Amino acid sequence: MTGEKRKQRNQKQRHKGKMHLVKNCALSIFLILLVLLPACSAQKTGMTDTGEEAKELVVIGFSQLGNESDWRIANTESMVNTFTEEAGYELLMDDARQSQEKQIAAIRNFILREVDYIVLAPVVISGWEEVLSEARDAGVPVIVMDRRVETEDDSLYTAWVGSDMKAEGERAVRWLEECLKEQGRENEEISIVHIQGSLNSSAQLGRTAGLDEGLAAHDNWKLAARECGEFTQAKAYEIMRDILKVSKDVDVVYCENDNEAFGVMDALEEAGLTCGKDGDVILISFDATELGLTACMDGLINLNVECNPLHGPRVEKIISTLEAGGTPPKESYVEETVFEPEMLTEELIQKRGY
Ligand code: GYE
Repeated sequence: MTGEKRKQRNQKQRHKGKMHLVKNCALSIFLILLVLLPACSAQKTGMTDTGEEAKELVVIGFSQLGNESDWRIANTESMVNTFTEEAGYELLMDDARQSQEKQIAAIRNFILREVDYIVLAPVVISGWEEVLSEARDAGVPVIVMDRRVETEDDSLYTAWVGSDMKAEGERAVRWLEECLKEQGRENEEISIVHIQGSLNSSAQLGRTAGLDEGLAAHDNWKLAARECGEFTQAKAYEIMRDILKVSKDVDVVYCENDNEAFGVMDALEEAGLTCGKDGDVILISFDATELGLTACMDGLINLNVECNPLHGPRVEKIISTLEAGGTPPKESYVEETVFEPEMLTEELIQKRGY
């Protein structure tokens, strides 16, 4: 919402409040009100005791989907470090612990509290129409960050910023094709274990779609198992441990994030298998967090596809454009790359900030 619109909303509220009192109180109270009015309105328009003009904080309601991974923690930190009071913001954050229901409740609560903007990192892609309509009807702009929402009417949100998850999956597949060619295994049967992220999230859908294209294009790529690791180390470990109990015939593990890759590494080690550059199993991961890249630099992860979580400043740019009365781009994709062990140094990893 622009500064102007916010001012209008504040004025409307002041007006509503005044009318209520006038209707319900006697004339004497009305007179008292008249005396007090200048003081009240000075406060609401942001005057300090000394009469200086205090800048009103822009209130942001942030519905974060959870706390499942290192990526998510970096994402939350980026928001908290960006939307500070010093920068002119008040950040109200809600952790939905992987529940869409909780996210919907948080959004409704933000609407009731009359925040200026809502930032939504959605856990799943579908089922947002109703609550986003409520936000739109209340005049609160919604900025979607990271994963996507799918709505028939794209005026239900103001802007989206995040990664192209399908392109990430495609990068992984292209790399795997090359890697197998270099190893002279392009015609061998390749047994692939796929650990998916949280189902029906755009991160999972995109990365899975990338792999599906690879499977469709190569008859010799066989999907040995596909299970949901919920983007967590613990779940991925359990899945991989159970798969290896049945068969150790695994050539590639495609994990949809770094934390899943750590769980897989633990299970492989327990089963007496090695992974990475000189290992028994090719390990592919997504995110390129500090720990993920360190494992890659150490040769344990063959490929780490970048997914940048530092969206705080990007969301801030959208909000300051709106505050200045401008129109931000409806969609902004973050530019990303891939990492192999040879490309990495300690220094490069430290510089990346997550
Ligand atoms: O890859 C994963 C996380 O939505 C891109 O969510 C994000 C994913 C990220 O928890 O680690």
